[in-house]
Amino acid sequence: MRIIVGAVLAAFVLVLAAAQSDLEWWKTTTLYQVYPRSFRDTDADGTGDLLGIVVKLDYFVSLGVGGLLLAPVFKSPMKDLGYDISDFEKIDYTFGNEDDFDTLVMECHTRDLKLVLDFVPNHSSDEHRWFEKSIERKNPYTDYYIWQDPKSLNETAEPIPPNNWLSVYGGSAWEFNEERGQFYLHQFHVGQPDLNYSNPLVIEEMKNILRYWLDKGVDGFRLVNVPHLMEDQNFLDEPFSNDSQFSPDEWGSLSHIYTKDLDELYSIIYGFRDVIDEKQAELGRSLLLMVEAQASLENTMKYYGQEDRTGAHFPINLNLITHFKNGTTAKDLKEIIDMWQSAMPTSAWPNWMIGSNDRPRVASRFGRDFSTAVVIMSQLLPGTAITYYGEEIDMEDTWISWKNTVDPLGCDAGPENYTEFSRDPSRTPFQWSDAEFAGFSSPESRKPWLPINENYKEVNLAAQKDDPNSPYAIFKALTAMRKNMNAVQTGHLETFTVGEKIFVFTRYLQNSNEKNVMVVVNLDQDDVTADLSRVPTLKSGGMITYHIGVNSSYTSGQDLSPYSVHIPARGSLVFLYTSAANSAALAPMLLTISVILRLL
Ligand SMILES: *[C@@H]1O[C@H](CO)[C@@H](O)[C@H](O)[C@H]1NC(C)=O
Ligand SMILES: *[C@@H]1O[C@H](CO)[C@@H](O)[C@H](O)[C@H]1NC(C)=O
Ligand SMILES: *[C@@H]1O[C@H](CO)[C@@H](O)[C@H](O)[C@H]1NC(C)=O
Ligand SMILES: *[C@@H]1O[C@H](CO)[C@@H](O)[C@H](O)[C@H]1NC(C)=O
Ligand SMILES: *[C@@H]1O[C@H](CO)[C@@H](O)[C@H](O)[C@H]1NC(C)=O
Ligand SMILES: *[C@@H]1O[C@H](CO)[C@@H](O)[C@H](O)[C@H]1NC(C)=O
Ligand SMILES: CC(=O)N[C@H]1CO[C@H](CO)[C@@H](O)[C@@H]1O
Ligand SMILES: [Ca+2]
Ligand SMILES: [Ca+2]
Repeated sequence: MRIIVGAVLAAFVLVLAAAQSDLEWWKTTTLYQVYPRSFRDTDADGTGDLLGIVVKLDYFVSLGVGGLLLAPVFKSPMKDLGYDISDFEKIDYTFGNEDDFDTLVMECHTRDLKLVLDFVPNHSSDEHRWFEKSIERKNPYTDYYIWQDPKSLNETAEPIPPNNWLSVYGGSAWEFNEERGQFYLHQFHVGQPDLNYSNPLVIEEMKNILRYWLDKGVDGFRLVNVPHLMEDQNFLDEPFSNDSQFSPDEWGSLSHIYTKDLDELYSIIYGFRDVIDEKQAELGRSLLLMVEAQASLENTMKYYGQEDRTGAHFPINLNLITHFKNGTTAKDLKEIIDMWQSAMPTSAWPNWMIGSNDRPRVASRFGRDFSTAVVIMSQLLPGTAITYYGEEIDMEDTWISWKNTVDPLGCDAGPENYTEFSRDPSRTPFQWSDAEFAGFSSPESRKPWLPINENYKEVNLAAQKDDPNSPYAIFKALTAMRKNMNAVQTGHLETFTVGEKIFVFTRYLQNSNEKNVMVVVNLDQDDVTADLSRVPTLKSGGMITYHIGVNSSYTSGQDLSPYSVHIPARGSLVFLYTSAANSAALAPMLLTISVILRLL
């Protein structure tokens, strides 16, 4: 196949006039999830740090993302790698110090980048001073956590947990504390005691922590694990789920009617939103509140708000992670996308995320032949796009030996089963170059905290930077479209399928001469020639003026008919077109598609 290398991005700017929009910053941009341990190590201890993010800020600017979302960097004994926080207002020494954080905020804002933090409201670390005082029943901390008496004592006079509740991490959710003589609840790791959200003092503490970071300059939060915030106060046993794939000590073996998705928890989230609104008015900056909730679609939608209460700006849409699998048909993919769009409350803002520090990477879930297609969808569907570090260069999961396993979920599963549970494979250091340690750490540094993927000699940023056909170049072209095109920012969405294997969506503006976007995805293992004349906005007369695509067979300036569009195996093509319906001048172009730019 002939490869035409063109100055794609330069030409692209000519085609597009920058969109003039008064939408909030988080609507038109891509948020980039940084896993700070794995981004860049500046002090040669083998672990990424805040200054490592600071030195790479220009990278985000050139990539075209507008905001960073940081996994927790707070003081922590690291029993759950920072999601167990022992001081919500301090930076852990692993990552640096408070001055480094201030530098990060300032340097972000100098570049017009926003900084969003992960916030973990469900629990603290068992080494938090609140918990230590709660054990001693020192007021006001006595009721800061969920304490319960033993149900009874067993034959050897050992305390029996108050009920059958299980931890998400497996085993009883209750841990006995000798000193207090009671059990505490931990829905996650034993080092993560659940806070008591029936206690107004706890809620106020957490709100003050949000205020603290907003005063320091951050632009918003992602609240994680929120479905677990509240528990039923009767502490009854949960019923069995009767799902035979789970053993009796696995979380999935119970039906979580008393520990998850409780009706009362949503008003806590709405209260956090009030803080965001209060600070937004006070600080005069536009702020963002997201929640991550693994819940049914119906429950997820409640985080947007209910009746007269406003909730998060959006709950993170996990549909492309949890429902979209390698092998999903075009019809099911359409349904997965439509499902979110139609479930949203009126005028709510959508979003798409395809990876996180808890999930296998896109390139590993779908294969590297299809990951670009998934990235294209997440960037061009309506709403905010959230990307996980490394997706832009197509990083894959890394095989990690038992000896090198760090994630408590993996460690707890033991050497036989750890690969099924460990999240380490998707958390390995960013692959900057083909240098020692992939440029993550200096050559004389200690070994990185997790091994570098062996493919780093080929898969790295330096190798992709000057290659206009690379995943990196495509990613950049997509962020430019988000920034510059009204059709991507606010255009309508229509989804179509052609046969079993072709999924198509358009983003179009009504009554406008501006460019519209059409994305065609081939889920098949074979090349397909599809009739796209059914796509209404195209049928009414479309001239395609630009396209991005890997392994496309089109050449510059080639005309083609919407009756037979050729899409390579597992490929995905992005076309820009002007609908002739609104423009008499374009009417003669009816049914003629001119591809004037190509990437491959
Ligand atoms: C009593 O409980 C303890 C702690 O859970 C356990 O190790 C022990 O085996 C139990 N004894 C009996 C007789 O069940
Ligand atoms: C939570 O705090 C409230 C208010 O202080 C208190 O009444 C309640 O008993 C506490 N709940 C638990 C399970 O400790
Ligand atoms: C599991 O089976 C029991 C006994 O048949 C039944 O009572 C219970 O409702 C079932 N649980 C679920 C979640 O269906
Ligand atoms: C995805 O599915 C295709 C076709 O079934 C298969 O060949 C490929 O190995 C799969 N890739 C992954 C990463 O599972
Ligand atoms: C492009 O085609 C080549 C050769 O058929 C194949 O190896 C490669 O995986 C394709 N790339 C993508 C992204 O589909
Ligand atoms: C690994 O998982 C299997 C199947 O769930 C289980 O039977 C086995 O006991 C586990 N092994 C260890 C060492 O935990
Ligand atoms: C995506 C995310 O933030 N996941 C975290 C949610 O919280 C649990 C427990 O605190 C962590 O283990 C996850 O990594
Ligand atoms: Ca470091
Ligand atoms: Ca809880």
